[in-house]
Order: sequence, then C-alpha cells, then structure tokens
Amino acid sequence: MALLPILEFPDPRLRTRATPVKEVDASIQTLVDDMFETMYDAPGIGLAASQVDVHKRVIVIDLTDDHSDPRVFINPEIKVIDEVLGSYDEGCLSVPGFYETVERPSVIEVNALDREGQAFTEQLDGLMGICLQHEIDHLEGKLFVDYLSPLKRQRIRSKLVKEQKRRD
Ligand code: QAP
Ligand code: CO
Repeated sequence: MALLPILEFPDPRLRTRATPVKEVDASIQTLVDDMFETMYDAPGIGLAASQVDVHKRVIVIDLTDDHSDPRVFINPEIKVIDEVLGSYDEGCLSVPGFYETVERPSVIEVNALDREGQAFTEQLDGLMGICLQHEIDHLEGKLFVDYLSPLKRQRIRSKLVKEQKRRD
C-alpha cells in the first residue's frame, strides 16, 4: 500500500479529463487500495483518481467514521432521478481548508463497475449522491470552486497559492 500525493487547486493537472478504465486488472485494484489509504489518511470521505494525478475514471468513497463502508465506482455513469436541488457545504482534499455551499440534484442513479470489475446499478441520495457527483466532476476536470462566484474562487486561489509557496 502507498500514500499518494494529492494535487491542490489551482494545479492545472486537476483540469485533465480522465479516460475510461478498459479492464479492472491488478494495477487498477492497487490504485483503488492506494486511493483508500490516501483518503483515510487525509482524512476524507471521497477521492477521485484525478486528485492523485492518475487520469482514469476511478472513485473511492467512504462516509463512515470507522472505514466500514468502502465504495468503489469505476467508469461511473449517472442519471438524475430527482432534479430538485439540494444544498450542501462541500469541501475537497484538493481545496484544503475551504467549505462552500453547492447545489446539486438530490437523487441520482449510478451505473459503475466495482473493485472486482462487476457492473452494478444503485440509486443514491443524501450525502452519498452529492459526494459521487462531486467526485465525477473531478473526472471531468471540474472542481466545486467552479460553482462559486469568480470573486470567491479567486480569493480561495490566492490563499492556496500563498500557502503552497510558503511550503515549497
Ligand atoms: C468531497 O471531500 C465532498 O478542506 C470529499 O482541510 C465533501 O473528503 C463532497 C477535507 C463534502 C461533498 C461534501 C477537506 C479534509 C476532505 C478539507 C473530502 C481539509 C481536510 C474533503
Ligand atoms: Co474533491
């Protein structure tokens, strides 16, 4: 297992569109395991491969405190079931220290492959649905700050760049 470095906004690599996984083989399973280790270490509740600079359509999510519900979504496709928008104060491991309200459809259906390459379909609502939509945005090169006003986004960008320079 390995801890992977997490890219931070405004790193341009976060804007890369991820490509579908052709085959869920041992290398993808290792990536999934390393992503869980990285996410639990952070700690976070969701991580897309894009955030660790691997531009493949792989997402891990675990909303529990005790790591008891690890979920894997490979090549996820979603359909909106309920257009009604729900609001949530979202954060992101690639935007550390910032939380802002984002609105998204409240109920979705997802089609994806699991860690064994098995296809599944599931209806998701609440935080699980929100988190999956947030992670799928990463696969498209999109970040939650893109939903904010340009002024808010610029303020977050400046603070993070300053912090990143301090660390170098
Ligand atoms: C995405 O985000 C998410 O700022 C997952 O300093 C979050 O795991 C989707 C984290 C909320 C919907 C709602 C953020 C950790 C973790 C930070 C995360 C931080 C440390 C974020
Ligand atoms: Co994120």
